[in-house]
Amino acid sequence: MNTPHPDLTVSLRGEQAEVAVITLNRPAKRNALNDGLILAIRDAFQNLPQSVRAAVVDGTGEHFCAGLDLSELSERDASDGVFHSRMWHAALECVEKGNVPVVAALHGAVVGGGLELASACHIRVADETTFYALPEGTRGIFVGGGGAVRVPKLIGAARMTDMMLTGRVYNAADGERIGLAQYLVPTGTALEKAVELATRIASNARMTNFALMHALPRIAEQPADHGLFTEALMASIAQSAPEAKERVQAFLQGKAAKVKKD
Ligand code: 1HE
Repeated sequence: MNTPHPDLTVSLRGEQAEVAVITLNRPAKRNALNDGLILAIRDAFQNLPQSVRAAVVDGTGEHFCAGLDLSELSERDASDGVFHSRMWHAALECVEKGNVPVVAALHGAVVGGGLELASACHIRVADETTFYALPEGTRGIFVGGGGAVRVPKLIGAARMTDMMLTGRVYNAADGERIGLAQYLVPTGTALEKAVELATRIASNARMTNFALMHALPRIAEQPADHGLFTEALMASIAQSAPEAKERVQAFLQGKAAKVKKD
């Protein structure tokens, strides 16, 4: 399956085409995100085939993504800048709050807008070549693709402030330690691991995945009393689905996997 944009490919994997792999395909420019590519990401997530239950985002070449295409920046005045940032917000909202959980497969540079894209995904798998930075600070600009909201949720405002004030670069191991990625894997294996995770995620009950994508982040932002109330409603909706009842019955009848130590 292909999107109309030459720098983005969408391929379907799995027995039921349940995993979509969305690949940034602009290696000569280190997968820098120009307006066309950001809009293509939005379109790809808005138009995933019905069969898709989980997605992976990765990048061709030596780097995941070099962030905003800086060659487009010089053309913009202040009001253009606001609309441009809002366009990124809308596109990355389609990644974070779309229909399916998204796993980012990271390698090489995950910088600037590349880190903002990765932060909009639900799980990040990084190989040992991965490095993270927010060079906006040293380029005289600010994050504009949702990084100010999403990155502090992963690593805290203090670490993000340090990255932007000092140009600090985190390597793969330190990135995993501070929470930029949930998985650290050997060089060259991030995509394979991400597809493995996405395949597992795709087999979950749809309502569970929905709750994790749409209820959990909202609950985290609610006062505790509201959060507990929302949790109760979400839990009851999830457990009332026939699929949930079948899965619980399967366990009780010894037909479903036990929880095992890794
Ligand atoms: C680019 C971009 C780009 C590379 N926009 N063209 N992001 C940055 O500040 C990161 C800028 N990029 C880099 O620091 C490096 O390119 C990398 C560490 C990512 C990769 O290094 P390397 O040695 O593999 O590649 P390179 O030789 O630096 O770049 C290869 C080509 O890609 C070169 O073009 P060429 O025509 O001379 O071959 C580069 O100019 C081009 N290139 N990165 C445009 N980012 C919503 S707001 C978000 C705000 C931001 O993201 S700001 C941070 C931008």
